[in-house]
Formats: sequence, C-alpha cells, structure tokens
Amino acid sequence: MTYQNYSLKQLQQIDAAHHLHPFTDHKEMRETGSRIITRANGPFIYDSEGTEILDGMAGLWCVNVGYGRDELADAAYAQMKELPYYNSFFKCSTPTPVLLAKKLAELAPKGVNQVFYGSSGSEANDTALRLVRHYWALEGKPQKNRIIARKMGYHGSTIAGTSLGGMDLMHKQLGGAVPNIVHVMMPYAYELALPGESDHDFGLRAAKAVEDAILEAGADKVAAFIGEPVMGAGGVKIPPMSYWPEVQRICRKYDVLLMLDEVITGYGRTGEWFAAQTFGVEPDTITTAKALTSGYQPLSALLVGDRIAATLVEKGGEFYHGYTYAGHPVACAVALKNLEIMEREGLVDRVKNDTGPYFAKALQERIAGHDLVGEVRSIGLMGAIEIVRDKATKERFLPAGSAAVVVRDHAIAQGLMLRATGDTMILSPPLIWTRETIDMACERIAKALDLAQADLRRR
Ligand code: PXG
Repeated sequence: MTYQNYSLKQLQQIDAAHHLHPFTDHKEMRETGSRIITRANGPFIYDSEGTEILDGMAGLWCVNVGYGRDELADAAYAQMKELPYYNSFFKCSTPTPVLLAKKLAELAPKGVNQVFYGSSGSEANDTALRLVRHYWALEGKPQKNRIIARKMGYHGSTIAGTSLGGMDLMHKQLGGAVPNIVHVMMPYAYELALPGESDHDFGLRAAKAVEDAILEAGADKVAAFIGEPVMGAGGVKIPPMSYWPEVQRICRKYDVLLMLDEVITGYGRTGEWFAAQTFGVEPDTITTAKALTSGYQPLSALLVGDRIAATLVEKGGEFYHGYTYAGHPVACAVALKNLEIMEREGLVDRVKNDTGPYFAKALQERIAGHDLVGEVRSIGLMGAIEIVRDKATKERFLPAGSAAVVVRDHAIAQGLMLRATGDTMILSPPLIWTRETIDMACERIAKALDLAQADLRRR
C-alpha cells in the first residue's frame, strides 16, 4: 500500500483518528491538522503539497549527512538481505556491531573504549544510569548512588530519562521520579550571570553548584554528575569554556564519575567528533544516538570508559540488562557507512574550520542586530536566537514562549524549518550545509523576524 493513494486531507484525518504523537497537544493538532513530510533530499524536506523547506534542524538534531544518501539505503538493503536480525545476547554477536564498536573506540576520547548499544538516546541513558550505580555497588559502595543533573537538562523520555532531565513539565506528568537524582543550576549566562560577572567567572560559579551538591550529600553518597556538553532541547545553552574543565576537576576531587550526554553533540555537531574534545574533558560515559546513523536507523551507543568497563568485566558477573535490538545488524551497518561518509567528506573538520565559524559570523552580523533579538550564540553548527521585547532589559513577550512560535511559523512559511523552545529559536542543521546554505537560512530568518515584529508590535 502506498500513501500516494491518499490525499493530504485523508492522511491528516487518519493521523488524527489513530496516531498519538510525542510532545503534542493532540486536541490542538487535531484542530489544525498535522504537517505531513513526504520526502527529502540533501538539505531540503518536502511536504505533501510539494513545498520545499530548508531543514534547519536536521530532522531532530540527527540527519548530519543530509537526506537522500543512496549509500546508506544500500548498506541497509545489503545487510537486510544477508542477515536482517540476530541478537547479541547469550554470547552471540554479528559482524557489524563488532566493527562499529572498534570504530567508535577509535573516534572516542582517550580512555573510552567500550560500547553498549540500544535503539534510542533514552535507552542509552537508562543503561548509563544503571551502569554507574552498578559500578559503585561492585566497588563495595552501594550507597554512593546519587546522581547530580541539571535543571532544564534533557536526557530522554523514559522514566529514567525524564528523572535525569530537569524539565518541570515532564516531571509533573511523571508520577514519581527515579529516586536519588538532584538538579543543580544550568550554565546559562544570558539569564543567570550576575551584573558585571564575566563569562569565565559565571562558568566557575555554575560549576561550583555541582560541588555544593556533592558536599551537601556527602561525596560518599554521590555516584556521578550527568550533563549535556551543550544543552540542546533546553535551548542550545552553551557553557563558558571555564565550566566543563572545572566540573571535571570537582568530579575528580570527590571521586564522582562524569557522564556526558552527547546525544545531540556527538558525531561532529560542535566541530569535533565529540564535544568532550571541544571542551577538553575525559568523561567516564558518553551517551550517543541520533547522528550515529544520521537518523537513517534508530541506534544508540553508550560509550563506556575504561574504569567502569574494567570493573564490570572483572567483578561484574552477568550484567542483567539489555534490549532485543542492542547492536542491531542493520542499524550498525548504516552507522558504519554513515561514519565513513563523514570521514570521507571531512564533515567534522568543515564544521570546525569553515562552516562553524561562518555560521557564527553570519548570525552575529545579520541577525544579532534585529530589534527582536536579545542574543545570538552558536558552537559548531548549533545555534540559538533569543527573542525579546526589549534588547536592553532582556524583557520577554508575554505569555512566555508565544513570540518564538510566531517567529518559527514565519520562518517555516519562508521555507526554513527551525524549532522554538521557550523564547529561544534553535538551529541545528545538517553538517552538509555550505556557506551558501547558511546565507539562505539567514535571509529567511531575517525576513521571518521582520514579519514577526510587525505581528508582535500589533499585540
Ligand atoms: N539525550 C539528549 C541530550 C537528547 O537531546 C535524548 C537524550 C533522548 O534520545 P531519544 O532517542 O530517546 O529521543 C535526547 C533527545 C527537541 C527534541 O525537541 C530533542 C530530543 C528528542 C526529541 C525532541 O529538541 N532529544
């Protein structure tokens, strides 16, 4: 059965009748109808009416090599014909997850050499949480099980992911979080730095919040600190360069493990393979997913540092944990090909040395000056635009979050898909964007801001 036999209206009606969507107000969506994307190529997506939209979000932060890659489709097809599925439980393996694990160990920061697979970032964080607590239990310190995380952090939507995350609205619907997780301040200078406080000092103060939480609990009770190197869903909040090295120093001082959630930042987004390398830290675990396959297949890889791996292997016995699709041969075949494409095309270097700096400059020169814009910031190819009512005082439009939605809707109408989170516009494009694509995006953003300004001033 092909969807071409259905009209847009029919697809929307069926969608409304049967399909519950993630993070969606269903009543509202059923009134307006869903936007149905039917195909994509290179940096563009197309909806069912044939409208071409530049995808400023790489799907959901994942399609790093862009759309329409025959090589990835061919890799999946070949693997499906050869061996569509076999598991990695009970001392079995299949070739592609083995070869992918080797490749990931080569790319990962120093001291990180083992991989545990899943199908999503949420699953990988579940694994990470279990693994660090298990580690301390195996080391004879089962009481060292508290996790320090951050307000506004996003670590997925399973119960563990939501508990690790610091999103109030998600916690409200949780009906009981995983115990022993505390949340400290985020390193978000635009709103949280004190008057006159330098970025550097603010970074140190935000890191100090981690130390305070460790001291409050007692270091013998704290297992790990978890954070996204750059907070993604929380609004592309880029910490000052002083933050992560200081967090690492504190973690080492109190023998607290460092867990990085690189589901968004992993695989080139910040101009290095991992943001751990961008910020100069050596984590004990790195959660990855999304761009590992550029979104062409669901796959996550929890990268595990030598310290934890050694204890798990030597003292752990059987680890009672794992997913049917862990190390799925087709997903791993696609991941291997995806990483090969990224290397062959030098996409990570391009972000670091060419498109990343160009993107930063374009946002500064062409967007930052707009009346509606309080701040622009970016690192590699992830960026944010703060929408404000008053640049000088940083006053926002009311109700909170409403202005960014106006900008977003104009941007989409101008042919640029981007995301609004709170009053922040977010960009996280495919790493294949060129200077020309960045120019095109900036033109559309500027136009959307002008149109939004006219709407908002009328309110
Ligand atoms: N960690 C981080 C840092 C993420 O960004 C997850 C974990 C969970 O991954 P899965 O594969 O379980 O979804 C994510 C996912 C958004 C948005 O609107 C962000 C994500 C997912 C969906 C929407 O910004 N990030």
